[in-house]
Amino acid sequence: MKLTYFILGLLALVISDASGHQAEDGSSPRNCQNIRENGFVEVGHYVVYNTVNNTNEATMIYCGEKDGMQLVDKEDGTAGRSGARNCKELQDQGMNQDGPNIIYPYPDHPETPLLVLCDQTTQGGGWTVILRRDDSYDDLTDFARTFEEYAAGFGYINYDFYIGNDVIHALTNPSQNELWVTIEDLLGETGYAHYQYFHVNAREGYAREGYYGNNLPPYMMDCGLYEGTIGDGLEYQNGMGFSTLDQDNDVHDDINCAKTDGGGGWWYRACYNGLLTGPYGTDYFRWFTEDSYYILSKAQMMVRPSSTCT
Ligand SMILES: [Ca+2]
Repeated sequence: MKLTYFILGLLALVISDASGHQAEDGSSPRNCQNIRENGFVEVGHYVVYNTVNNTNEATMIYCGEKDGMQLVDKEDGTAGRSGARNCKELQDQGMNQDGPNIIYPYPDHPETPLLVLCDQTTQGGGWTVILRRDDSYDDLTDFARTFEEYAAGFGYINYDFYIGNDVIHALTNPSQNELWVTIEDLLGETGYAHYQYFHVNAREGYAREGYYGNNLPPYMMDCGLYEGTIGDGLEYQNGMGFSTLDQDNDVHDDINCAKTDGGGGWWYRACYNGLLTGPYGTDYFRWFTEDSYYILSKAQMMVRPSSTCT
């Protein structure tokens, strides 16, 4: 099984803003030497690929002084890193093609890099992909996982993955964000759901003034202002905390929906309409509304800061 966890704990002293850039001849860097040959010399984290001219096998490496890189201090003391918190900020810095890149999503740890997948073409781009499922891959990721695994993220950036609830919270808080969901069902039908508002709460609940009280469920999800072609498959789960095999935060008194319905972590109520983390090849992997019912082969969720309300 491909099981490359996102490198959440990887800290760098200083980080470059040159990640994800290719050489002028289009070749993809495979190591720090290639990065240097491509003209980037700063110490920091970079995206590299397993094979030349193949952007399907991206990973993140650290190139330090022993690799011939240089420490370059910026005037503001941030030592060179792009500081992009999401794919929208990378786009603003010039990234205009879909693909992997490095962001710094954690407000409390702005030096911590994360390898993510960016969509810079759909609806103007600027999207950070938070979930991807695709049953056409050879070596599929198991989405029946623990609460801690869903918190940290799992899977392989080039294939199917879940970016992690701590990251989703960091990406969607505090600025207003939108969510773009795409699906493909077993018959090949495709469509999208667009939510102009999407937010995932922190692991530890906090009160929004005068509304919820102090005990919000972990990673509570809010979404709204739907438009799309496949119906609002998230509405029923709106306002729910995140449940997994080993942590029941749904509102079903008798069962843990995550445990009974395939093992995927999700914002279950009692239990769900849309479920994008269910096992491949089962009707637990589905998008369902009053007017539509899709059993899925592919799904993707991605977020970006809202341009309409900041
Ligand atoms: Ca329950």
